[in-house]
Amino acid sequence: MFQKILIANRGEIALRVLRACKELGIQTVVVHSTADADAMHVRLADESVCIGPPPSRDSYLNIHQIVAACEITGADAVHPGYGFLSENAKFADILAAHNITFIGPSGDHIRIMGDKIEAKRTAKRLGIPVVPGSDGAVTEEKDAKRIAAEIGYPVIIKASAGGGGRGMKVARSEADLVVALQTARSEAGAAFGDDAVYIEKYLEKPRHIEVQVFGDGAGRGVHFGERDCSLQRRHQKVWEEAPSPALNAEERAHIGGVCARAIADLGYSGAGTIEFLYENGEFYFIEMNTRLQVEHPVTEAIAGIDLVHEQIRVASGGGLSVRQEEIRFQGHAIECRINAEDPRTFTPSPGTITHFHTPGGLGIRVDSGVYSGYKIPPYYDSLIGKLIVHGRNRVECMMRLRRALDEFVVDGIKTTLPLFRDLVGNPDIANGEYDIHWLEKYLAKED
Ligand code: MV4
Repeated sequence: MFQKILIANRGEIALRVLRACKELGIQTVVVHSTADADAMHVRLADESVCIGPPPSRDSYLNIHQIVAACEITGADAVHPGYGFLSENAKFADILAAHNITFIGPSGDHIRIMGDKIEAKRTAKRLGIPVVPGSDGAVTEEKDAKRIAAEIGYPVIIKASAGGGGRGMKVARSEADLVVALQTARSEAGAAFGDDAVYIEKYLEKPRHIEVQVFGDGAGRGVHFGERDCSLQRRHQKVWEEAPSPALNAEERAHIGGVCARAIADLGYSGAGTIEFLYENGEFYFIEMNTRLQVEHPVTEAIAGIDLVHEQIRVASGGGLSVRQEEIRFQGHAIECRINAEDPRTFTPSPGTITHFHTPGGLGIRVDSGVYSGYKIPPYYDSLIGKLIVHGRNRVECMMRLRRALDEFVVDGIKTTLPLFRDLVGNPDIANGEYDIHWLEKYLAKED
């Protein structure tokens, strides 16, 4: 087991990882920018190292500073959290070269999944169902036209170096396609320095369902069920739940089994998320994330397993703590992302939190790095906390969520809490009847 872990992140996820380390008796080092000297993760860590000025590129993304912080403090492993360097293959490789363990998959697995064409090819080879489309990159207009005619319109053109919704163009006819191909390629070249694009059948009203997987790096793989993350705005998830209200036990076991086997065959190590679009009872792979995700707590709630413990165990060579048949799902969990933003316009609202009071009681978890008197710096993303509610079933979970939202007080700044108080009373949400476009349509109607 590791002696000392360096946490290369900030905010609620730095605290989340810190808690896991403390429970496992591992010493903690945090790194921080000058803007985060007063942050909770800095206060609670055994040691802290200031690695630079506020801009992320000069601090949380500065690989050399982070490696130096490991060397100075004698950390034997790094947990990258999510965002920042968590899916940076070069970072994973550099740490390996310094004999420091990256708590995550190999640089090669990160690289494969970061290239969306390569990821899709790999998924298909491993028996994961993918969206119908081009076999690889498309450069020629005639090839694009032929593929689109084969799969049928509408189609979507995606950047191979994109992901998370960046660099996509929908084409509803051959005339659209010619323009879409040109713009997609030139935008991808400008944004990512890689103009490779691919074509897929465009699914009109899918849900976003993702499967939590884990590999031990030695040929074993398990799944921890799925999360439904369809409620998004501009590709930012807002509300996530587990299990998906759209799936039955048979569908869950089937897609979970397919994913677990794929992860085992790939020799993948650590936590991963296999993302699907789900429409008319079919799953279509879109991307794989090679990190711990923001919404992991809903899975922890229903599976009763600490996924950060599991990451640390696997990375230290201890293997997975559970076999698939020991993983059981209980009840229902929902996560609301509390952002320091205007609940209508989503404009960031940094500043001082004058009063912070969190709900409590059975089935309530709040993951947050903020406190009364804390000043939210304007340099980073606006997530200030997550409310995760667990109940024996979805109805109980929703009743408990409504109560928890009533108790939650964040004064001094604007937050997205009022949005959740509206959503929890909405009949479509109550019925679990929503797709990836539901939230944006709802917000457009509200204006
Ligand atoms: C799609 C799609 C429809 N058809 N692919 C957006 C984020 C990126 N991960 C993939 N995305 C989409 N890919 C096909 N073939 C619709 C989206 C999409 C979306 C997906 C998940 C959650 C929210 C979304 C919002 C708009 C579009």
